[in-house]
Amino acid sequence: MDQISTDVLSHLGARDPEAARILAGEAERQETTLELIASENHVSSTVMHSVGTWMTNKYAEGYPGKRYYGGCVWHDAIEDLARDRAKKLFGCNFANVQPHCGANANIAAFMALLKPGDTVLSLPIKSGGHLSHGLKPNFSGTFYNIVDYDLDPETELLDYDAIRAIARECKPQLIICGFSAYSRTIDFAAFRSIADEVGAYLMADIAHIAGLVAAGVHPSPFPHAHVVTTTTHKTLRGPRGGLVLSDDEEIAKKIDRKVFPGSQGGPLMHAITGKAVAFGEALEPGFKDYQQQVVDNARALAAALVEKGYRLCSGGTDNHLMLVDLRGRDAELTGADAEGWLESAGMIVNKNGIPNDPRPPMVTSGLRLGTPALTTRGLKEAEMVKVADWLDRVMTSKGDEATCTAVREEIRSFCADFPLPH
Ligand code: DSN
Repeated sequence: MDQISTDVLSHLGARDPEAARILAGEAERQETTLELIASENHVSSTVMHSVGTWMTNKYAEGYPGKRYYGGCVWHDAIEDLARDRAKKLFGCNFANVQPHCGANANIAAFMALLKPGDTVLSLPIKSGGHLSHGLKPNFSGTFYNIVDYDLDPETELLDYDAIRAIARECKPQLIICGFSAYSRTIDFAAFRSIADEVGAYLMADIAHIAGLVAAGVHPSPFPHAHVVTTTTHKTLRGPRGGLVLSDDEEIAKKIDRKVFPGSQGGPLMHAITGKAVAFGEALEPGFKDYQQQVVDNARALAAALVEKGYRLCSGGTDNHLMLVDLRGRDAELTGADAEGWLESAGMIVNKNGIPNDPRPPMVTSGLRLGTPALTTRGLKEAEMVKVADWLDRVMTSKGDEATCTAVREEIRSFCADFPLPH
């Protein structure tokens, strides 16, 4: 653990031992387990500590130079820094760094581009989309008319001809691309050509692949998407938060209005500070190497799992994640069981529905695995083979207690050789 973290824990321990004990437990959990959740990462200690600062004390409703509160001179400076770095990172003209999370970024984008009742064409969550792209109980499914497109049932890939045909029929005002559980390259130009044909806006939610895009190891949604939304904490390796980007001046003005005052109040300036610092890290040359290694590791892990007889949806991966169809290995295996067994053995994963999954979302037939956090710790292709071995041992044993305990101890000692970033 870095010195600042040790000092923070001891400072907190002297004043609030109960909270300090919980934080120390979480620090130890992260240090000693393998994080395979595709949407998670370990921030640098620089990013982590930049979030816990004086910036948490201030209201700064409004935007730099136009605040509703006095005393915002340094808040203007940090928000400008975050916006400028975000624009440079993604090669666009506009950034709003205030959304508290990805779903809030999407709310602002919907409000800027649509009116209630308008038609949105998107991939449903059951096929790898996100809940804020149209799930019934979500704001998106409540206030808009959602039409689904789907993956090709044979290849489990996006079928652009089929999407075009649905778009021609339903004439959406907005088409959404960008997904939570799709392991293949997205053809943003193809989506834009469909959007243009039917007169729709195109929104790319690149939350999962933002780091890959920033590093140039996945094609950019620019110049194709009218609006790009993302989180900042997945492959991008920043603090938790959201971000909206655009190249269209008129849309940009609307986005600013729909983030504040449209859907949020005071921005979380401490988180915006962390975003500025994380974007600075992402602009460093080493970030490209990191993202390339994320993709190389995903390919290595996918290959090792296939070798052991697991079926991957779409047959593999082009990005940082893969979706394992557990039924390919054992018809009885469920995502929920596997998630629990693996956690007891020191591997943190999430159960995930696979396309056309017959099981309910709290059970599922799949696991979604990702390599961003493992890569941050310094694991490379050789270690991916080890990780696949551990995954397989636990799942083949069906969570046998002795096997899980043995693997847990191996992973604990392995993690000591790959410390979290300091
Ligand atoms: N919940 C996130 C994920 O795990 O993919 C998406 O926002």
